[in-house]
Amino acid sequence: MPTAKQIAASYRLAREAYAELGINTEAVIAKALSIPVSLHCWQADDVRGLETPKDGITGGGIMATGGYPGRARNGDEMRADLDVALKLLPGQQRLNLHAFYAETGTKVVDRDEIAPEHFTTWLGWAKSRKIGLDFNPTYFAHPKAASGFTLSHADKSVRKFWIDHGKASRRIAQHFAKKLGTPCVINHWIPDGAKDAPADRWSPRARLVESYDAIFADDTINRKLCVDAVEGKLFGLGSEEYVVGSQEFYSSYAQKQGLVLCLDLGHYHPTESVADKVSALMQFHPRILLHTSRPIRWDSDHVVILDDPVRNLFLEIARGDAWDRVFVALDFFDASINRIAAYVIGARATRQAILAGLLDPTKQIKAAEAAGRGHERLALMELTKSLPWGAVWDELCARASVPAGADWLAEVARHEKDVLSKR
Ligand code: RNT
Ligand code: ZN
Repeated sequence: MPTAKQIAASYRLAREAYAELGINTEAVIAKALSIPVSLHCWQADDVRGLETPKDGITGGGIMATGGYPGRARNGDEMRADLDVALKLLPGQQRLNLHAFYAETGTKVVDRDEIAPEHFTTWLGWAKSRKIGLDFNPTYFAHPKAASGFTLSHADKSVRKFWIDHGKASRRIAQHFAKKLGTPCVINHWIPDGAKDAPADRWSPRARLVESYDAIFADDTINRKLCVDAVEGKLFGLGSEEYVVGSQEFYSSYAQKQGLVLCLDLGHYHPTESVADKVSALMQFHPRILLHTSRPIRWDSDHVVILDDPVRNLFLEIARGDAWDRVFVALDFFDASINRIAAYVIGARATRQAILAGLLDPTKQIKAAEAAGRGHERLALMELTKSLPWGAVWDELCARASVPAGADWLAEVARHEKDVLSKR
């Protein structure tokens, strides 16, 4: 584990190595720390939510597998765990809440009736930690989602319920934004789809347009405060063949309504490159929301690691200098390992990818390309892989007063022994 002295010495050498390539690591560290990363609350409790009575996850196409001890069982435990994770993460964080983390005490409040007052504790917590809140309507894990259809359901009364939930969620998002003085990104994702080939692929999509039109027609919502995003998907558990809200659907719908398009790294064919999509979509979409995640086989939500898809995605944002047009959020859940470690690994990997993107000698590489020296372009791209970015990362951690290297594991072990093992 590196000492403060070793970190400083390694960083001095790294700074020189990058300076030779025209990269100012001081400016890069400051920039990498300033980009907000929205921490998803749902890793803490395996996407169960806090509603009473508990229905468990019915429908929704997402499922956390594993039985590692220590799952947070209520809001207080979630916040205690998030506090530990936050202490170990460098840079600016936000918290991304789902609607079914409403705290309604002994009162049963259905999703179409949730209101800002049910999030008072979350709001107070966010305020005292000086972090912004983001939000998500929860269009799953509910008896009215059990058929696999919500906003695109054939039954008008079911659609109305979910439309009302979407509207209620936007009011909550606007409230958060006003109270915290920072816009709230609210991401709409629905599980709607079918396991096998439907005869009618058209009507659910037509109904989905109508439902969203009704949700977004609310003119009491200030779009600058409540920043709506929509997220498509290729398939889910139980919606293997048909997903109503596909990529094409949402890309077009976001355009029509001026919404933010959300790209989740787990939601595409394995050979598709999300990094490549960015410069195409952003010719037309002013802003995008990125969900970092890791697809494996049929699961779209493994813990984020510093793999090529994540690195390439942020490299593209860096090369296009599009930082002020993207929102960064995490989206994964794994119940088979220590959940706080999962947060730390995924959030740190995401910020490492941001840092690596910012450390790219883009100018030289582009110059080689423009001059037709393809061999030089390739050589420089290869060089970036062995440059001492890890030393810059350790320095970034030191400046943010969080443990460098894997030193954070000790804090996770302490929390596991003192708190999680007693749950
Ligand atoms: C599901 C979507 C969605 C969810 C969260 C819980 O495939 O990625 O973002 O993971 O809303
Ligand atoms: Zn997602």
